[in-house]
Amino acid sequence: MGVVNVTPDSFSDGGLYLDADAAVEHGLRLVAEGADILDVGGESTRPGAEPVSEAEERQRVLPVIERLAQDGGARISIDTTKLAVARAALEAGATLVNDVSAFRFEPAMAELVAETGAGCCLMHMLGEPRTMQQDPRYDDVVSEVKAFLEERLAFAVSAGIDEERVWLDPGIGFGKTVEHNLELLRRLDEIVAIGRPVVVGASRKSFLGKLAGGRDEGERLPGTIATNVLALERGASVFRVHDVAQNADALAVAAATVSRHVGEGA
Ligand code: HH2
Repeated sequence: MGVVNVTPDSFSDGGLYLDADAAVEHGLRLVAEGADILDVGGESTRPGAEPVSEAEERQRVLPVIERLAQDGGARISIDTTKLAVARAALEAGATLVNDVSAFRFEPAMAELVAETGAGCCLMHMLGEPRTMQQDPRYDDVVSEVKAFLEERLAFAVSAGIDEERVWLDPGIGFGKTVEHNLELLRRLDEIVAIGRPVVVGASRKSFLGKLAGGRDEGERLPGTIATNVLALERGASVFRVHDVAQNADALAVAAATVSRHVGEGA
């Protein structure tokens, strides 16, 4: 899953693709590099980000989604917590709703997904972006994230969403310390055991910089790859990344290594 941030303030690439032409060009490049899905977002979720109005968010993402969906090279996902933005994005050609609030901010999002037959990614976040990094605490981060995702999956299914269309995401960096992120990655198999595809979004996140001697956003690709390879080995199946080519190569090699079938007869 390649990230297309149509925002001025995303934590690692804010402002680079705010212009629709630049965002489309970036999306096409990510498809050429091997992305199966493009995750288009018009509002940053970084800690303390300024909220964006519904009209502004729609204006940012819709022209980009329309053009990328027409091109047909990849499935389009809309990264939003707003019902009206998700509805417009699905009409414009998106087929997956990536809601970092897991339908908590707008519960009617579940009915929209059910009615349209779209897929959805439900992510764990402690509270909301503005305050999530203020001293996050858990008794056992993995059990709590797992219980949350199970509850959100049950909610989605009760709203009429086919369970087969739901992906789950532990929400790396969303209300978590470095140690919380590492514990979730270490015990990712417990999240995979829920039985739905698991999405991991560790790309360029701050814990990678902290662990590697204070690297800034543009220098976190090696850490991103290390995390994704370990997550693959523990059963994750979707990797949300900014740097598609390099992650795709690393994951192809890692997948060939862990699979018992790859290479047979070759
Ligand atoms: N992370 C970000 C945004 N959306 N969605 C899922 N499912 N999982 C994630 O880990 C995730 C996500 C944050 O990354 P980015 O989009 O690059 O930054 P920003 O929110 O500042 O735009």
